[in-house]
Amino acid sequence: MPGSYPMETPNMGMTGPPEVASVPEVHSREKTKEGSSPEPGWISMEEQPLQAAQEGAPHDVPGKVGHELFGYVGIEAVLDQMRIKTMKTGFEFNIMVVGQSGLGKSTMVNTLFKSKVSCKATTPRHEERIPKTVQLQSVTHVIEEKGVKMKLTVTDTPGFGDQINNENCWDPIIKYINEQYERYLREEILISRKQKIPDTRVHSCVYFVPPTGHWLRPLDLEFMRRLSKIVNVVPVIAKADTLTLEERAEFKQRIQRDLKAHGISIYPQEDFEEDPDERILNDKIRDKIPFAVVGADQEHQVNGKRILGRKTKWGIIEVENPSHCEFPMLRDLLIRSHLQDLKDITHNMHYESYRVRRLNESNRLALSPVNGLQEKDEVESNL
Ligand SMILES: Nc1nc2c(ncn2[C@@H]2O[C@H](COP(=O)(O)OP(=O)(O)OP(=O)(O)O)[C@@H](O)[C@H]2O)c(=O)[nH]1
Ligand SMILES: [Mg+2]
Repeated sequence: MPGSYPMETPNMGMTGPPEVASVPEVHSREKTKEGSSPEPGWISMEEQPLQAAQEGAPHDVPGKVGHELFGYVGIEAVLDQMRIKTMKTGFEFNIMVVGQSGLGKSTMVNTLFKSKVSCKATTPRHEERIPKTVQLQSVTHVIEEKGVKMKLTVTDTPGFGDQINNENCWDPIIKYINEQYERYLREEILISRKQKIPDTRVHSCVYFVPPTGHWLRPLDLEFMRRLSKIVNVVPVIAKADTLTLEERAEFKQRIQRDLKAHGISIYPQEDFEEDPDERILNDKIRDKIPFAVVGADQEHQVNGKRILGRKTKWGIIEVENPSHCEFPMLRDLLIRSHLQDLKDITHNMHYESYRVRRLNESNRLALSPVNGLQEKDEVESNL
């Protein structure tokens, strides 16, 4: 189960952003699985005969009789082992930002890195205008916390919608996502493969919806429909400072209804398996998505503190202040509470579908009687 949701954590205060939670917290899904009912075929300790316990089995663990049979076995030590392993190897996490031109994607990439995620890794640069993004570009920062290393890569994409004809504007994005699956697959099928395959697969795609306050445009619906089939899509309402609080709430509900009506399954996907605790937590998140975000890459002095925000005539919109916008919720979902879940779904669902499709394609070609052996060789070398 993903870790506790930020709305309920005390560290979401107004004055400062939450600390980036330690990475082991994001592995709490495994922790829950450890504590859940055993799989069929497993021997449940609770089912052991009472007699053995009465014959003086060690009493070092309080609890049910069944536990006393073996005393303390120490299975939970696996958690420490997993933690140490993760600390040694580190891990990769990749985010992509997508949306119409000028919605603040590049600004958001900077906001993410300049906010508490990686404050050590950036030096504030003032009054710098962000140029229009003309090609896909990735920024990587290695973030270390309590000995755990995360290589965070954010891929910025050129905005679309400038052309009169926006047909197939999703092609370069979809191509990039599939290319990363392909790279992983090629490494995975090698006879002598690397112990740790470099992971450039997109774990989460943040889709920027223009703050029209009306409904989702056909272009946004079609783009998200295509993306949601191959990647975890997290929609956000861009430039939320341009909407009133009522407009934000209404627009959010309309987007949720539109997505449902068009059968677009965004993250966290309802149709994927969730245990009861997960479902309760994810239902709360589904209620909040799309997050209404504001981006900024300039710092300002507020009450003696340096705050990341947008200076307006009426005051400063603090991007890390949850009462000003929902950027902190987005960051917490991606980098803290659901990081492992996003990686798991990418590997087990999206990549798996790609892998099955690609291998089936290759087999079909190789087995076709017309093609013969030569084609089989070609297919293998093409993979
Ligand atoms: N009001 C408001 N303006 C924003 C926000 N985020 C970014 N901007 C401004 O919007 C303009 C465009 O921002 P960019 O970050 O370059 O937008 P983009 O989506 O990367 O644009 P392309 O690269 O053309 O796709 C800049 O002037 C930003 O300062 C926001 O949350 N609210
Ligand atoms: Mg840009």
